Amino acid sequence: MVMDSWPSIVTTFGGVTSAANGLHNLYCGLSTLAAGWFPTAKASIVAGACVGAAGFGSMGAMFGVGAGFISASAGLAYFIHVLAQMNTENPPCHAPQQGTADAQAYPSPDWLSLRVLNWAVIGRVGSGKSTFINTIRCLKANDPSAAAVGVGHTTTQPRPYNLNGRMTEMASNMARIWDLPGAGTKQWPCASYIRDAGLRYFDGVVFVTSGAFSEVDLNLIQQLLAFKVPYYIVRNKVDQDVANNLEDNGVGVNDTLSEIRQELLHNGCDPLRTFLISAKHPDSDHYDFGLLIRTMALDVSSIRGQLREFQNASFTSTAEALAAATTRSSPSVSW
Ligand SMILES: Nc1nc2c(ncn2[C@@H]2O[C@H](COP(=O)(O)OP(=O)(O)O)[C@@H](O)[C@H]2O)c(=O)[nH]1
Ligand SMILES: [Mg+2]
Repeated sequence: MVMDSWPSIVTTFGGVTSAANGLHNLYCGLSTLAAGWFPTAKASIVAGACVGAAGFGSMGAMFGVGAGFISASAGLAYFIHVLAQMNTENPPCHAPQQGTADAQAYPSPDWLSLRVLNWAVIGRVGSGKSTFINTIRCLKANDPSAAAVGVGHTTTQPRPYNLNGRMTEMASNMARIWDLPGAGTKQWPCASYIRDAGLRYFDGVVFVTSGAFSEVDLNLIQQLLAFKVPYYIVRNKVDQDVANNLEDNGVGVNDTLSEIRQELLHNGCDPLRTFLISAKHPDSDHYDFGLLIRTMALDVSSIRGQLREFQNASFTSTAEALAAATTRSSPSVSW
């Protein structure tokens, strides 16, 4: 099933009747939509469904224009909507062109299909990569099809995950989210990691961290930037920092988040590419999970280039309105 228009996806979500347990249920059947995780999205999704034929006008409601934040489920619904519109005839525009010396130096890995949209999730063991992937797939760690979480589950080979349940269909089975082995092992040395992991062929690279950055991390990010591969610095587990800083120093959530942002900025991270999240609590309106997903969607639409709606003036103005309505503007880097 191809979802052609925003109203149709909004209506699909809005048709959901009872409230239960957040994004998890958005995926698992769409028969229940949760109050717990995403109250803003729930209200705006229902409002959007009522708008119906008003088309992209309903997107403002969806994103809670003026609220200064994008809820996780709104971000995810937008992500799915964009994916359903994508045409993957061409590889990402930043990927090396076939037959060139560049492509010889950086070959496309044989395990990667460019006929779908691929996001790499990288970072150190324990940073929360598997939890992040589960959350995008709306799964809890104890779900049978979830990525294994916790000690002793080190990824040694690239492993793809599809979206889950009904969402796969809604996104025309276009998304692959890859759990990649971290850089710096014997099998995956730092020096050739970008080449070995095929990172130049991905639609985006999500760099998950839960602590300070090393020189190696920053070097990797600089290379991605040089190769124009959209990257996302995802500082995970901020829920822990917030709780600890409150308990230890009596510092409130906003001040703790500002401190983390400052620290990342000080380490050379572009604030427009930096997202503070808790993969365990994507619904929190203090964190950037929804913004991250929405940015991934906007980037992919630009790098694969042929999204009909992105050539449409009303879409562009809505996208601009959205950017203006959120706390931060769209990334300054043009992919
Ligand atoms: N408090 C908190 N714990 C998290 C978060 N994300 C992951 N964890 C925990 O961190 C540990 C490692 O997570 P995992 O996803 O397996 O990390 P990976 O090795 O990078 O795949 C697990 O115990 C998770 O429950 C988060 O956002 N907040
Ligand atoms: Mg893992």
